[in-house]
Amino acid sequence: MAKQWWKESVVYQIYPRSFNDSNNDGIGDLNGIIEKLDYLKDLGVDVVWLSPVYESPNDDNGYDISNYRAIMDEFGTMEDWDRLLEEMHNRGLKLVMDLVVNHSSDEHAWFAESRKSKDNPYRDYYIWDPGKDGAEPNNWVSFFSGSAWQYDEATEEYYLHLFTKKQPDLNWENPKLREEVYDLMKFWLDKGIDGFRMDVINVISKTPGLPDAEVTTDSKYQWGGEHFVNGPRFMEFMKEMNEKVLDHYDVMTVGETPMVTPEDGVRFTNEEDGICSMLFQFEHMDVDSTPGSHLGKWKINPDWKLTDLKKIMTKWQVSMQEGKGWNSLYLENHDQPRSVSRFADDGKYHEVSAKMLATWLHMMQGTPYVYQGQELGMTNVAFERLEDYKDVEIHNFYRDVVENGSEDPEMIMDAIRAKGRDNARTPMHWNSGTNAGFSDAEPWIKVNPNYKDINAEQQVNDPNSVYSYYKRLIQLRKQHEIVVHGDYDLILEDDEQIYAYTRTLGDEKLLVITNFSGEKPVFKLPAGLDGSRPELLISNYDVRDHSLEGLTLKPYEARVYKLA
Ligand code: ISL
Ligand code: CA
Repeated sequence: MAKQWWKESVVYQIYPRSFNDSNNDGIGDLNGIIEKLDYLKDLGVDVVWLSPVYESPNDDNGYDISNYRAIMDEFGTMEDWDRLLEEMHNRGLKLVMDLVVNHSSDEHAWFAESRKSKDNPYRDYYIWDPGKDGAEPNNWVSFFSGSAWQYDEATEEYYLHLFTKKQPDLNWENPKLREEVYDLMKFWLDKGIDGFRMDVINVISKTPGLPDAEVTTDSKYQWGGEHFVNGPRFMEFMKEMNEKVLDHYDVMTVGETPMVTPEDGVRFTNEEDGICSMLFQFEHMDVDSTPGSHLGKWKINPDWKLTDLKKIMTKWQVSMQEGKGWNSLYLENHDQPRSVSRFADDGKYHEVSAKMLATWLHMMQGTPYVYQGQELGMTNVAFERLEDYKDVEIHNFYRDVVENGSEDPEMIMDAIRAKGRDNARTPMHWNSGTNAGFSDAEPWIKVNPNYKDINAEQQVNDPNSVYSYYKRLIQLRKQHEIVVHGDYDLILEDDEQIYAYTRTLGDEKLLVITNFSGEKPVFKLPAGLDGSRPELLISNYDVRDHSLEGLTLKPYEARVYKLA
């Protein structure tokens, strides 16, 4: 397999609004990030992915951009950003910026022009339609509830918005719009950044004519993915973007691509003619959802099984290695609940189970991502009141289902507590002081009350902390080529408590054993694996007995062995 710097790297995601507030206005900012670069260096990560820091009215916390070449006032100035890049490069850290070009903000100058008149030169930068019989042009539902169309008085037409109505979709069919995107990419690349994370990049091409979605539920609006997920001209647009822009720089790209299969994954990331370095797939993020509707994420399936997760992860691991593609490995980001609360135990076994999840993820094939606070084992939050949640997705969802009278409000609040994106967006826990050391002022969103027990200051110098464990995992990647390049094989396929797999490179083998339960299952070494001289590389308990035959695991135990 071809060697690339981004395969050997670990990426750390920063959600700037919630990371560190340097000027005490309650909002994280660029200078706050600069203050913490030594922390990131100590952790050992190689790349930082910054969620959007561009000018934005913040309808969707920066994923609605009103100027692609300016920094949001609340976050600082372009000089601050230049200094951030310089300080990162001085420390050998790389910077990946978020590229949000499926849509802009409705406050972008292009849209202000576009909506003025039907013959405005910017009209075709967006997707306009007169509608059908006084109603929306089609039945598509928005990702964030309600119709994907908004009526606009000025020209008496509708515009498409797959996300909020303040995020109008850009019209990629228009070559002028595509050139604008390539220009803004060059603007940042020429400043010296090291790559892009591409927001919902696989929905930029829509089926011509924008036909109705198939009716599969009794809701007024239907999921229209068949008409825009990996749409007809998606690959063509991406090839053009690579030829005109990306091929001229040594950068990494990670496509955020909902609803893709491993076959798509290979198509998008393979060494020969892929369109991005790696991608974020979502199948494992849906393992605990109820399928069948776009609102499935809120309907938690309490009966999801470890074997479901094994099937998904193994399919991706094996397909990508056979097709010479490359995986991103993630359990958290700014859109997902905290992994220790979701997949492990944020109570009695908080610490060991957070370490277990980290082991399981970091030993797979692909580039691991750590989302801010994950390295401390930060947990979900359970706000009492709806007003304490700030996310537009949460509020739209609540309005849609509760105010239309279809669901019980307390049930919906529970769904929000379990799955809402704000679980990941509470301020970072730096210490046990005021507002967890994030800010002296009241933060834009409440701090998780457990910050006195879970915070960086207490963990950085504790060799047994979740943080120190992450540090060691990241080091293992630097020390053992097999962690990066070894082939993955699942073992104990049917076990519902133990997730175990091997990695193989030449005549070297790693054995990864993780217990996803609070019980004490017995690990049986499969025939053909030689456990005679195992060398323990890392574990989340003190291990005295290294015999692998009939090994009784402790709750949420994790061990990685190198087999001779
Ligand atoms: O979070 C989700 C569902 O709860 C996803 O469907 C999410 O909306 C989707 O993955 C796209 O996410 C990205 O684009 C959105 C933005 O709100 C997210 O924060 C971003 O990661 C629109 O730009
Ligand atoms: Ca601030």
